[in-house]
Amino acid sequence: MSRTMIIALLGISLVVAAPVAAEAEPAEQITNGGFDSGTAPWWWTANAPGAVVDGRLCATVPEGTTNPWDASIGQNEIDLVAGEPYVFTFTASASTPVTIRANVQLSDPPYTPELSQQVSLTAADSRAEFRFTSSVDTTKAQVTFQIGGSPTAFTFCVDNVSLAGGTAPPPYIPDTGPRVRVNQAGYLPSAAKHGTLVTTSTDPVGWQLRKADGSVAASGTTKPQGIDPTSRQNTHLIDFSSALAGKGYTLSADGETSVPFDIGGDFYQRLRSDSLAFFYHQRSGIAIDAALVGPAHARPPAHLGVAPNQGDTDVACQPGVCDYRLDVRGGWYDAGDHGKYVVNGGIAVAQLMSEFERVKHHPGALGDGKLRVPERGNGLPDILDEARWELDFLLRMQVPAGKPYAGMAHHKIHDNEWTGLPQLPHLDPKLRELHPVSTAATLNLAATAAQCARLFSPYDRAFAGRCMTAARQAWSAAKANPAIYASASDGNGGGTYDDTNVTDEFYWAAAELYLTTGAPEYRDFVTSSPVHTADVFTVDGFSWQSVAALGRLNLATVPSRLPDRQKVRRSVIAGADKLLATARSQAYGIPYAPSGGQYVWGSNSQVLNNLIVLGTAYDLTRNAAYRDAVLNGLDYVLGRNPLNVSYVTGYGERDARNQHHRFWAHQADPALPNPPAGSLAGGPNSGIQDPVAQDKLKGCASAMCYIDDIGSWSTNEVAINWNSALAWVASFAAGQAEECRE
Ligand code: 9MR
Repeated sequence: MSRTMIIALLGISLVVAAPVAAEAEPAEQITNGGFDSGTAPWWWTANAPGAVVDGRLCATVPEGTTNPWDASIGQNEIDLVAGEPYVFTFTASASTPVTIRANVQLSDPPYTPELSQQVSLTAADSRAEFRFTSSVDTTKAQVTFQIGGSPTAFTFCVDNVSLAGGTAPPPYIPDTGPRVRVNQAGYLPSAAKHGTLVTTSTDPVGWQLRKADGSVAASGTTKPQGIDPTSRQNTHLIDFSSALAGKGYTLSADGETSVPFDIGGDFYQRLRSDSLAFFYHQRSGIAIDAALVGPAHARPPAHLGVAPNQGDTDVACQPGVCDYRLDVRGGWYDAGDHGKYVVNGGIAVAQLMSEFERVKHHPGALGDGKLRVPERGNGLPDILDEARWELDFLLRMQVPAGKPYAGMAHHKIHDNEWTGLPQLPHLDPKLRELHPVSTAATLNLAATAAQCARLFSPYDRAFAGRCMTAARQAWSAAKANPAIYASASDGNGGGTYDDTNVTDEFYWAAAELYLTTGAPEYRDFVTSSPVHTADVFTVDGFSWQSVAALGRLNLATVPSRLPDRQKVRRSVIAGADKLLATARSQAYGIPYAPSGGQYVWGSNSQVLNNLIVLGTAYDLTRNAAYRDAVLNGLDYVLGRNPLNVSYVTGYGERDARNQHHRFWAHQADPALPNPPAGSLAGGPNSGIQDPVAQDKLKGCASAMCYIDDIGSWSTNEVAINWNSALAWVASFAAGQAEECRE
């Protein structure tokens, strides 16, 4: 007897036969039974929310429910094989003596149990072990602890949950396609053009660039680069920079041929437009118009006080947090969820405004009548129309005069519980709640409202004035309340976006206020901040949580009388030099090398934010090396990467198209659309916090910790702060494409 064992080696799948071990270990069917990686994929009923406490999953169960299943904790997607024996074990305790039920059952009606046992619990941990033989073949079983029906409230804790038996699922091997990796969208004719070969060969091999008709346009030999630690692949560099414009090229080496790609064309111009259209798609509080997005992506307005929505026109705080209600309609949904978070809205809208500010004297494709926004033709550049949709929301999040913390901004507004997938926004039935104010949110408001005042004043003085007033008030309120932090555990129904270091937010806000007003108060704050001279351009990249780079980049590029402006500009160039050196040392040419080699949640945006630093250095110096590094970085995002995937929907033959989203949820419901073109996936994340990633990607090399599955919210979500970085870089690249053509 033999079984098939599949080994992934250097990105190549080999199939070899191996003898079955005499006594195979029973397979473990439970994911994260020790709660070492948080609570996922465990679920619970809303009346008994779970949390990890001292390494165990604990939930407080209310008194007075009727049935055992009225309060439950469980895990779904369990496989059972008919005739196979299973051993179900766990340790559990209850703060008052109770009897609970431990079941292994079908997860859908009629919930037929394969095992259902009563277990008496006390305050001391006790271990339970049950054996059964499955009578069904299913992939839809669940393990559930039914903890309802108690006359008194108690706290239930569980740990070390195991269901051993059956067969182990075959290991997941990503389909990485041809071993020659290219930018699947294309290359600019006048720029560097690099591809990557994955091979077992340690010696150079020949490569050929072929035209669509099969004729060889260029050839050469590869440059071996050794094993890439981010992918564990042995890679070679292919440099075909000298190739000329043309359509439908392929690149071949080592018996493999890349997907087809173009040299030249308008793909970066399209990407600029599509990556910005993403923001219109994400708008809350307005109908998404089929005339602008096509019928599949149109949807009714949502969160405008119309049932079943419970927001956003008149929203109360979480209990005990405030005694007023606010109209916080509008803005962009953050990501695949329907939360609206001031800190993430802040960085996203700032990047859109900076994309405009960079070209504001010649807005071209960002100008009025150019983008897919309903306000086109109103005299305001379209990208500012889009920014204003979010700015209006941010202004609404400010605490009104006369209330406690007046001038501060509420950190966020979202559902009081997580909704499942799919969930159309206008059908979201959950209660919307305002969360406490935070210093970080307030400073995001100060920074973006100050930038708003600067950019809108030529077009709409009244709006610019409103922004200026809000920015000043926010700044004063943040100075008066410098350490109010969002709670890391306030994550029911929405992201936490917690941050306990706001020195960077203070710096960014002061920088924007100074650039807009020139006032000495803000200048002095900037120049005396330790952040001003710190190295803010690290290879980890910047993010919603560390925003000093936003301030520094604008201090370097926006005209001002800052005394040490030259030094600031040199710091951007020094940062870009470091990123350039990093990019040159990476197999796939990216200026991203995170601490400990661990790719973070949303790593694609870290890469793109570093490209913004390089692009800014190019703007400051016109040194082509920086420009080429930006374009090389885009190659990675668009397919020249270990997984051979273009992370942007609609760009390239092997594009990500099942991003985690409650409306663009085609993979969950075929009646719904895939994400529209120009939607960026978060990308590889060594943390693999979601159940799909944990199931499929355990042990992944950092740059391979990604799966194009709608359930993988930690690797495959979209987010406004990620698309804003993409839009800035796409705009930069489109500008290069236009310059090349002139
Ligand atoms: O982008 C955020 C990432 O930096 C955090 O590590 C992660 C966990 O807190 O949250 C990410 O943001 C998500 C947010 O919490 C909720 N909306 C979706 C966001 C993107 O996944």
